[in-house]
Amino acid sequence: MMNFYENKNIGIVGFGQTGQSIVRFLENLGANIFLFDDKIIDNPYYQNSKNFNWKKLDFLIVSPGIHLWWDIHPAVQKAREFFIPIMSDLDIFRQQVDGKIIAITGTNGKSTTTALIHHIFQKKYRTEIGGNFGKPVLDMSKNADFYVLELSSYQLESCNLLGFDTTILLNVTPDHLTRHGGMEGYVAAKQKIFANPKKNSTAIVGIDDKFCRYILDLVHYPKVIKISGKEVPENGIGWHENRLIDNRENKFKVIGSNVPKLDGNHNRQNIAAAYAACITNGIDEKIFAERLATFSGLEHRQEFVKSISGVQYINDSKATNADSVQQALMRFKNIIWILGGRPKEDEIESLSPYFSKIKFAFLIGEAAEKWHEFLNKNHVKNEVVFNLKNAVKKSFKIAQEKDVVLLSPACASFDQFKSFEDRGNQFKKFVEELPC
Ligand code: UMA
Ligand code: ADP
Repeated sequence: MMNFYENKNIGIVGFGQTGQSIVRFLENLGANIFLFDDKIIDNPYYQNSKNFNWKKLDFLIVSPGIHLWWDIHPAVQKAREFFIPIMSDLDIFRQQVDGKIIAITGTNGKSTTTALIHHIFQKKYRTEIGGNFGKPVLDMSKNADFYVLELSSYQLESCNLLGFDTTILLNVTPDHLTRHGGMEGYVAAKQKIFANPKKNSTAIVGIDDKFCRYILDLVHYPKVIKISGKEVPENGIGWHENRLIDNRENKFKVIGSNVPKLDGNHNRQNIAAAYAACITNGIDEKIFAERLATFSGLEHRQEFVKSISGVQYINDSKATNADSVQQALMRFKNIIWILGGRPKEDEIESLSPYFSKIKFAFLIGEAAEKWHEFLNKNHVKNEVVFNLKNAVKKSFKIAQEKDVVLLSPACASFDQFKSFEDRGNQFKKFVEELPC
């Protein structure tokens, strides 16, 4: 393979997980690296952007957190001023590998679907998983048959080399609105995943929300498969009476039932997408069913932690937007709800139809005071407790048999925790410390 990057002057913006993997990769190829970050970084490639001669760069590679279109990062502005091409790690990755790519996006369910597809494909093919979930793409082995990639709207925004073998869009609901300047920008970033189809590309598109249906009309792929978690689409794949139905060519073929680990309508959407990816890539129904049954679900997504005196404790720390919380509120009854954290731009008004299922709410983090008023107005009994430990202890005190104590925060975690994983792990620890 040609070494395109040898002796090229390459700027890298952001030295997080992605930036570190890009540096490692380009170092091996003999590129001249210039590293930028808003924090001062202890690294020999680090540059002070103020005194930097931007003209000398051949390329600028940006990390996903770098804003390209709203509140534009100064390094991006400089690159544009000097006509320097801006790229992403995904672009470099695509130049390096020959294996097939299954790219997955959506507001919710990306990680679950990506992990499920990876779990199934591993049975038959050399399969790597990465992207927004797990490893950055450049850290994956380069000799796989299939790459299963979770792609965020941030990553799609900065990627130029689009056109994947199998492309999945699960759903689109409001999220990351500040980054994308509103819903229009967010939808545009998601829609971008369908750019430049190849001759044999397949598009797998959810039809359960209006934004996806809008995008579906714009997808012109050789093969398009509609999927749903709620109904059986005409000429697509969906669900009828708890059964997965393959209705391509309107044949209404029953494939199988849901599995307990992936309960809930939201997971039906994820399973339908995974099945569609399997049958278009040479994986038969038998392997699909066998591997679905052995997939244990992901931590922090409606994860059952423990039952104490008939009260279930559920860790849904990854539910950081209204739509993902809605899935949990739909699924459970008699809920003692722990919510709050750093609020995102989307609000929780859309959850009000489920408020009758909530026995009590405990509010934590930065959102607490604001949502306290909102819940009061909506006649949901609640208390501001500020931190998670208190919320768990107080939930335990009031919970009765058949209640569900649900951490489903509808907020980012960064006000009080390192990450959603840290928040979920602390929740589990506090639950384990409760007297049995
Ligand atoms: N930085 C700046 N200026 C900025 C923004 C960031 O200098 O304006 C610097 C930070 O100081 C830091 C580095 O950039 O040193 C961090 O880079 P980054 O924010 O791009 O994050 P990475 O560590 O590279 O992780 C990214 C994804 N993060 C984001 O998209 C924000 C990770 O997704 C992903 O797993 C990882 O790449 C590997 O591909 C996380 C995420 O929160 C899980 N994603 C969002 C989500 O899932 O909702 C999109
Ligand atoms: P993502 O990677 O897109 O954030 P995850 O699989 O990590 O998705 O799930 C995040 C949250 O969304 C969890 O609370 C989970 O229960 C919920 N969820 C999972 N799949 C879906 C779906 N298809 N639709 C709506 N919510 C979902």
